[in-house]
Amino acid sequence: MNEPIDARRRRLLQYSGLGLLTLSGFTGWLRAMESEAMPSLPKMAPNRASPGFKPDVEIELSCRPGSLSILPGAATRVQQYAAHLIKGPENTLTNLPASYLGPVMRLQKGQKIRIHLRNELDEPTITHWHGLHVPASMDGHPRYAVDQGETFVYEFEVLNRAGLYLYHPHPHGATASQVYHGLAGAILVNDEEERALDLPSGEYEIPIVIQDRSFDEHNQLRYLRGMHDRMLGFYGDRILVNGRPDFRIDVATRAYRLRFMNGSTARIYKLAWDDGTPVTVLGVDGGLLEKPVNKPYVMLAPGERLDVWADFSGRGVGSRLAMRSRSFSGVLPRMGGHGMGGAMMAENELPVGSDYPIFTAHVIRKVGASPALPTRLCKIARYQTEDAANPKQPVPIGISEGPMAMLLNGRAYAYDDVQPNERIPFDTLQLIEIFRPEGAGHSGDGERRDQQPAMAGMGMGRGMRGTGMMGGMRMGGATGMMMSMAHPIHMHGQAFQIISRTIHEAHTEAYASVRDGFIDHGWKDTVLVMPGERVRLIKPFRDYKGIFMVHCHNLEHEDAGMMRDFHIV
Ligand SMILES: [Cu+2]
Repeated sequence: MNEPIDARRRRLLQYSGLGLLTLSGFTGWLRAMESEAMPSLPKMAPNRASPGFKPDVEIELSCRPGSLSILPGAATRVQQYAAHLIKGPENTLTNLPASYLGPVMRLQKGQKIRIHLRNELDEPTITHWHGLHVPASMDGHPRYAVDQGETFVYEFEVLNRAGLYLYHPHPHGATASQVYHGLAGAILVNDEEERALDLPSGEYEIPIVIQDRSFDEHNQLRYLRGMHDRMLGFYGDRILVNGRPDFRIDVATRAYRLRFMNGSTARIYKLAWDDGTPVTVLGVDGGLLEKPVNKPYVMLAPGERLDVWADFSGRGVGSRLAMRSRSFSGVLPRMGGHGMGGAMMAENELPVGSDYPIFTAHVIRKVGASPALPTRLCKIARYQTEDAANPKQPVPIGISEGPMAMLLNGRAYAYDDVQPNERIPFDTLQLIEIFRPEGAGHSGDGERRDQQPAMAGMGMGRGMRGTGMMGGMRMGGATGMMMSMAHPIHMHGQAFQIISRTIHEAHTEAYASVRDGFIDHGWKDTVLVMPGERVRLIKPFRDYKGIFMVHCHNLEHEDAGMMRDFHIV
């Protein structure tokens, strides 16, 4: 238990100010924190263009350092995507004004896409097409990361239905940092089903990419300030929309289609209009819902998207409507009566779960007519549990969380480490369950700690038994600390359907502040799993064999090892 720790670990522990927590030897987590030391695979040759592939759209996409003005005063150094259209429809690429974000890519279902990704950063990178269903070798798996000066050529067909997807880097251990410094962009896929609805488009369709950032006194981005930021995720104190602070849109008195994406590394939003108007939702991650749904508010976790109908037609010229993130609780660890997350964020002017503005719409122009909200949008065939190949034995995604254990299925991410229950038979529908293995994550009292079974087979050290560190850690003399937090779990490959959510009774109170904000009847690729929650979903594994990742889209968690490979065989 008191195994020697090397100097590097000791240094990490000193940083953390949580040395107390480490006495029981959470070596797995520390190993994950030092993931840059993970043995790497033999270098793969970057993929080249194949002569037999005839692209409809061909794009040159580079990742490079840049600099632009975000706040008044000095320019901010960023990393950014820059793109150039080699072939394809003229409207394929649109730059967001004065933004570090990559251009919006507009793709059509059925198009064949070739993208030459050139790395001009001084660190490895690779790009993932979040939500797109592409072959494993085109998915941006970290083992394909390319070095400075190298180019990786992607070739795939757009199989997805209409929806808002995104592209962002995925190199292991550096995803969060690269996204934080600016590498991300939106992909809008259109299809026939969507076109037939004639939804607001052109200037009446607006992307809303929400991110939080922190700037130092020289307007430079501030990132990880220590162990807390890695454990909880990094939370900025400034909201940017489409890369701009104090974002405002000027609108006419008519309906708009707002395409939301949470591009933050960790921050979760509870979106609501400030005058109490319900949020009218047309679609989620994987495209349109069967019909529009009105919600008092909608939860939006990192990686999730939202298609919103915003009708300003009843409003007067000169009026304003703000979208805010409303207050909620439960997504960060709690200790005694104080939120540990809250305590850790005491210096943050924008605490997670507080109430703050996201952007404002200013009505500046009167127009005569506005399109009507369609009553039906599309048809979605709902899966039932019995449709799955494994209705009685769900594929597990076990969340292990503790100050020193941000793991899935009990293991920190490693290359070539697929476990038997992470091997998925090709061309099947699988029932999947995301949960905390018994004893982890929902203990609210001291007693229960003694009942926690060892995480046999889950790779959790037995050294933590009796320390109360797994489900409830002890800190500074206080007991009953809940080291449980919300995790947006993202699965690469095909979209899935959420079958059920079950909440542990110890968490119902905090859950009440978010539960009306979930939309579970559409196609999803990222699902927010709250503390004490168990989520069942059904996901098809068709078209492509190979390795597809499953990870927490709290990108600091992902980089800390909260990621696994599923091997479809
Ligand atoms: Cu997480």
